[in-house]
Amino acid sequence: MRPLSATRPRRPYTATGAGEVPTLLRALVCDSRELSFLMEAHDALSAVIAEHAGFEGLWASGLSIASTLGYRDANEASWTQVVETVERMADATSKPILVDGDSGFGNFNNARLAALKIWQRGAAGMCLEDKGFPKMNSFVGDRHPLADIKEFCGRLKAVKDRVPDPDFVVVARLEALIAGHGLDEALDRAHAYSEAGADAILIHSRKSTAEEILEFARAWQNRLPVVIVPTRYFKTPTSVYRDAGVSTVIWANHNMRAAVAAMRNVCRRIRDEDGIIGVEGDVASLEEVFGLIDYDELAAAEGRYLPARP
Ligand code: SPV
Ligand code: MG
Repeated sequence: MRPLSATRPRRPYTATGAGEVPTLLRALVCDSRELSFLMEAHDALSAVIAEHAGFEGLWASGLSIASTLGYRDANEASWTQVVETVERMADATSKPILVDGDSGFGNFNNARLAALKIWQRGAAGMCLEDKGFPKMNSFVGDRHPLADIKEFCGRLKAVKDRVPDPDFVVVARLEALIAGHGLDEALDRAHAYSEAGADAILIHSRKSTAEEILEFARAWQNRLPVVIVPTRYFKTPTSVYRDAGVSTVIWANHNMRAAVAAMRNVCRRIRDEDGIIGVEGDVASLEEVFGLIDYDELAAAEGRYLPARP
């Protein structure tokens, strides 16, 4: 585990980018025969906590990053804010990060620039959804116009061409079911995105059961690995995805939602109880926080670099 303070040396503009992590993400999403999991993180602290819990890969959620900044998940956060957040996450963890690149922040040119930048800052892959700019969170409202297929293929190709590491994972996210289209539209698009060079297909759904996802998986027959986000169909047992040959499950927003619930609870209690005695045992100790952020390394560095005390 790389502690938050042990930041990797700054990379020059065109240097080796994300190092070994794209290979790790590719192994999880594209090559592994086991079901893989990516845990949501939205900043360095949540990334480290997810790594400590044992997750082998992370999802830099657009929704969660936007929410923590106080923005709507409608491209209100700028692409540079996303890049900066991803950099802090990548500095904090040794685990590979798949970044939610929304719809690419514009056309092929914006998408390839954002992809290059997140790779340079340590991301292992990018997920691009086939909508326009600005996008809207898939669970909000009914306005989810799909991108033209050929134009979106250009976005995927531009990203593949621009990022120098062939292991950088490009996930094409299908919003056809979200937009109210049927299985045929989803499959047509999956074939086109596969031909355009996508490394995996994320099939998204807002239904409360996994039926349409499983139907897609049966018809698609793993021509490319399938990634899913079971936020709405959360009641489905994970074994169902294993049996269906799904490659990767993204637990997409649960660190952010857990933080909201915990913060709401502690605020209420401190206010109601008129003090902090009652909550002390229920919040992380300062020692734990100092440990997560590796204050020991700083103390050791002070020993090396500061003049000895008289
Ligand atoms: C995100 O985490 O930002 C996602 C997944 O894109 S969802 O919010 O389910 O669309
Ligand atoms: Mg998103």
